[in-house]
Amino acid sequence: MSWIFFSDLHLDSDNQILLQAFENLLKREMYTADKLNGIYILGDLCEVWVGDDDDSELISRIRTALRTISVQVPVYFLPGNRDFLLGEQFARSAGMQILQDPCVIELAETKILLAHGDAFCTEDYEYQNLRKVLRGGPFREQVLARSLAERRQMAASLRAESRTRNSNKPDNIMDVSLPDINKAFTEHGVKHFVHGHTHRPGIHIDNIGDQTRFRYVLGDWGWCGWLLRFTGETFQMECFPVRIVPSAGS
Ligand SMILES: [Mn+2]
Repeated sequence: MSWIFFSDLHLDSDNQILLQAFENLLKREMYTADKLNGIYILGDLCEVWVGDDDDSELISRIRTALRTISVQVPVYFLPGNRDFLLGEQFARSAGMQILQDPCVIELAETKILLAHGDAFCTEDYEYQNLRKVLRGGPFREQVLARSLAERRQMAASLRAESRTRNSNKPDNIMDVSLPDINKAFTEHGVKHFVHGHTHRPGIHIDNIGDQTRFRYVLGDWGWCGWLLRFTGETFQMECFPVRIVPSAGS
């Protein structure tokens, strides 16, 4: 029995290596599918999402990879700040179920809070204001009403801007606010919390009174990929190579 969680792959048509690493992960996990009970993707699977009607090779390969494993293992997707426009149409075609951000799930009698993480970066006021606008109904409708070509053009300029600002680097992403994290643990009555977004992978253990709280921060994929595995008893963070550095002489 096991469940895996990962996020922040930032898949992009310009990065075949990451796409292959994602496909390989799902293939590898499929061989252990008799033990795997669920896959949770906690946002920013893609660097940008232009709409469910995107017919690019990237999206088609992502869909095929997800649909193939979803026949054996349930796949859940919680949207990130990069791919919050991913909707029911794509989710259905990829065999995924969309989750609300945040949400509480229960696995092996363990309640776990799941979130992308960006909603907890509350000290970044500018970002939170932008988030409100982007996640609001009108923005979504207005963007999706544009032609696919126009949305691709918008995505290309967003990507270029993101590169110049190095916006995927942890230095450029504010960390979560701990008081808000603690509030969420209390409000949702959980001892386990999994999120990504900050690109600061790690496990944070905190004792509040007689309660121990565990926060698992998923890493972004670059030189290595990250995932969290829950066996029903323990949570393990796994880091695996994505880009193999060739050894001298080979
Ligand atoms: Mn993010």
